[in-house]
Amino acid sequence: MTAPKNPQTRPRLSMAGLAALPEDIIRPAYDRAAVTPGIVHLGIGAFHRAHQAVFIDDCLGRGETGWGIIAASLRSRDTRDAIAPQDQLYTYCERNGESESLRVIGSILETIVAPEDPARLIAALSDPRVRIVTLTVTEKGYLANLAERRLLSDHPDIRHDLEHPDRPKTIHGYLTAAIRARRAAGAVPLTLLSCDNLPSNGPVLKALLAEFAAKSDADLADYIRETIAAPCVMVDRIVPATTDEDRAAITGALQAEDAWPVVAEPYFRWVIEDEFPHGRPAIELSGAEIVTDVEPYEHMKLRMLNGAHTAIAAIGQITGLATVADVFAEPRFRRFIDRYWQEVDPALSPQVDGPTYVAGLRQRFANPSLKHKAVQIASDASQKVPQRILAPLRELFAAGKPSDAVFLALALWIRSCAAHSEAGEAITIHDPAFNAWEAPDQTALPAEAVVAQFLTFERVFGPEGAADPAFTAALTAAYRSLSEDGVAGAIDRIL
Ligand code: CS2
Repeated sequence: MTAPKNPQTRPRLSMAGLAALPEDIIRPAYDRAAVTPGIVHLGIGAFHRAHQAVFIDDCLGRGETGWGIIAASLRSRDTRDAIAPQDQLYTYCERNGESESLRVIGSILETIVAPEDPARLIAALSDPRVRIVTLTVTEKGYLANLAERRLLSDHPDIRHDLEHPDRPKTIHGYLTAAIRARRAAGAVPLTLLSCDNLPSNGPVLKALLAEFAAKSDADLADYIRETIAAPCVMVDRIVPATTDEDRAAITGALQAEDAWPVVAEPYFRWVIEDEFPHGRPAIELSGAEIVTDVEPYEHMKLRMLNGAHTAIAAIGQITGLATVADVFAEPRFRRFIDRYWQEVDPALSPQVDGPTYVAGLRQRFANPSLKHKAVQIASDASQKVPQRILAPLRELFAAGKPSDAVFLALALWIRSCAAHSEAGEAITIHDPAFNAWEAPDQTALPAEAVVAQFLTFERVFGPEGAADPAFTAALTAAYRSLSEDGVAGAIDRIL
């Protein structure tokens, strides 16, 4: 964390200091003491604090005081350590090019570090006033084989949670403990709102949870299937990790130290299926869209934004370009991403307007003030590729539609898993699922062998990765071109 320049003259952001902040800083205008918890959030990263927590701050400002947030981290204590001494306040900074606006958010009432006090989190989830649990625990937090949508039953944390239901580690352990306690106490059933970038996130979460519960209590598993609402959700806002420079600049603008601000782009979207049997805050008044079917929006976002992000992150890792904006500033790479979007468009529902969304993405990816790092997006890529790139690719290929750029995107991910970049720098891979798998040595093996081995990576390709020889041949050709001609050469060949 960055220490403020003059610690004595820069007080810490706090309730007592709100009135003294510079005039242009927006701050909670509601009585925080009157707010009661209605939501528990699991996974308190920057994204939650720049998205759902901002919507809820609006709702509290409109007088819906029953929807305060108790936020939990399932692992790290960083966020709690930073914002608890600030009365749980933090700054939300919206940044577009040169322009910037700052707003202090007050919707988080308490932060829990689950491993320090599992009982406190179970108690919060079991509080009868709480009706909604939102989640941003990233793809790997679901402990699932996403290609086949099943629980990783042998994962040590899943085993731990089955053996120690009163001090769990995973979302499944916590949610099951709370659902059991609420059922026994006659509290209203929870509504679960997965805000992670997974297809069918609500039903997938519910199925995994029931699969987990069934291992110890078949009756509870039935109760989950029959009673728990888990609407599908699409969330959209680019929120890079906060840097030390961000902290210093925001502390300067506030004239008060904020140890944990968040920085995001102005764009946002929150599309949710209308399945809230026990109520919800009126987030639509802040622009959330309540719809009957999220899938068309979810496909558009996962396949266009996230798919392109994963391809750009791979280019960054291989070529040494650090940020999305850096990659996007190269005309050749931008033309490649344009071709990618053009090819993926037929794999979207006719209900959504792909070209308009893409026009927005071009602006968003070019935003130089965000500094969204390739290495951040490349983390856990093996958990992201199936829904972002492989799913549309398989659909396009089966329908005989053009897919050269999408094959190349998949091959780029494979190439980005090699030991070295094109300049010979070591590539660090932050992807536990990938690191636990026996990856081929890309410098020692011919293209056919590298691709054949990748296709056996079941958590990405499913059990029948190499079942279609034509698909294998197309992927091998794309990968060969990358290894022989480099990223620039391979892209030039398809443009
Ligand atoms: C990104 C997402 O890190 C990643 O994998 O693709 O976090 C992306 O920025 C968000 O989904 C945008 O809504």
